[in-house]
Amino acid sequence: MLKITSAKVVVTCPGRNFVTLKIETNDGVHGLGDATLNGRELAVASYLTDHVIPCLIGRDAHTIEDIWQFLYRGAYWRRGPVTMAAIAAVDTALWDIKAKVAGLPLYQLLGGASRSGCMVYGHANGATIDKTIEAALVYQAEGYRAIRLQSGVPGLSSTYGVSKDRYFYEPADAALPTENVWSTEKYLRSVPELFRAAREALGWDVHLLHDAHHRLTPIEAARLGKDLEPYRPFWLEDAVAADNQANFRLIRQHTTTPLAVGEVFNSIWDAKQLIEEQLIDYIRATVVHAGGITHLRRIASFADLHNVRTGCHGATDLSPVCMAAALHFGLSVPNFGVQEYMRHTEETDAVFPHAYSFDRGLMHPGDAPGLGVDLDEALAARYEYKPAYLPVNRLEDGTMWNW
Ligand code: EZ4
Ligand code: CO
Repeated sequence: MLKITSAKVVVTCPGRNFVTLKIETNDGVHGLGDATLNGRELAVASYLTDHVIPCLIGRDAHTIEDIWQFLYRGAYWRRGPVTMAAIAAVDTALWDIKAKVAGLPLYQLLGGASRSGCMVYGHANGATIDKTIEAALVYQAEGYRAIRLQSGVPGLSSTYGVSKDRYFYEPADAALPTENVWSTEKYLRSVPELFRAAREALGWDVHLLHDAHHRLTPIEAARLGKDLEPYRPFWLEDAVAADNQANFRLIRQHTTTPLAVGEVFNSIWDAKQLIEEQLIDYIRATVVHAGGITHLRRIASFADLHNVRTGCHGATDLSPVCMAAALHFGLSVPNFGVQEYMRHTEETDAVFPHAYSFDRGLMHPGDAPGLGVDLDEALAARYEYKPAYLPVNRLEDGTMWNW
């Protein structure tokens, strides 16, 4: 038996906070799992340290499915972002161990490669349309085949999703939440302009994406979808919050713009109606926030039955451990769509040396056994946890707004 002998949680802040689970076995093989939940990091760290790790010691590291079911069913309190991030970390670390023991890169255990690489999309941001197009042209020159466009909105002083730095973007920007002022009217006028300018400058051979960050009502989202149709966007993301999955019925009735949602989903139940009724085209659930590789494969299989493809969340709060897991997953599943890719800072990359690489718009997880990511614990220890929260949105009259 490959026994789990110890496990620990490493919290580090090489530019931003990351929570990583490291599981060790009696063979000396260890595995890593990302457990980062942006703005709520220490809740997952405690869930793991205080409630999960004691249950893992002595178990057979090979029994991945059984341990997943044990943690999910056994907790009695099912689902939720904290629980599911903790389960995801255990699951990812166990897949890392199994693949290392097999001497194979993880994707080989998931059925092997279904494609030569995973198409990724980069983030082009700017305070103005011109600045955003300028950034997008840089991505296009670097070989990106898909680019997300987010631009400042005239009349609004700051906009979530628009970075102040060209390459690195971190929305969790203060120890207590900052506040953005939001106006749907102003926003709805500006996005079609951005896309018109983008098609003019970038042409039609590049996929263009946009994220509405849950700031619209269903009928506003329907309007935006229609207005963007002439520019053939690859997707409109998080048009509305999906707490009520039926929201998407209304959007769907009005537009052929492809829809993506799910970066905040933590289980298949968050997406059941969306997928079953074919209300979306891409499911954004990701390894760390949706129960690990084991559960994300279940979501992808269900989605595949309903013509929904994957489009995993991949912002900088998803650590290189999650990024690697997402690439092994994306390389193997039949219904891969696209993978989000926001570059990590040099400090983060140094703490998590990794085998994955980018080439002409595609990413590959590499062929190192396991996930192909390690954790430099000595370096990690030099970066202390720093509280950082995501901002909130208010309408111009002060009303709290959702996203
Ligand atoms: O808001 O990662 O598509 N990507 C995004 C991100 C998310 C953050 C939340 O932690 O919407 O910017
Ligand atoms: Co998003």
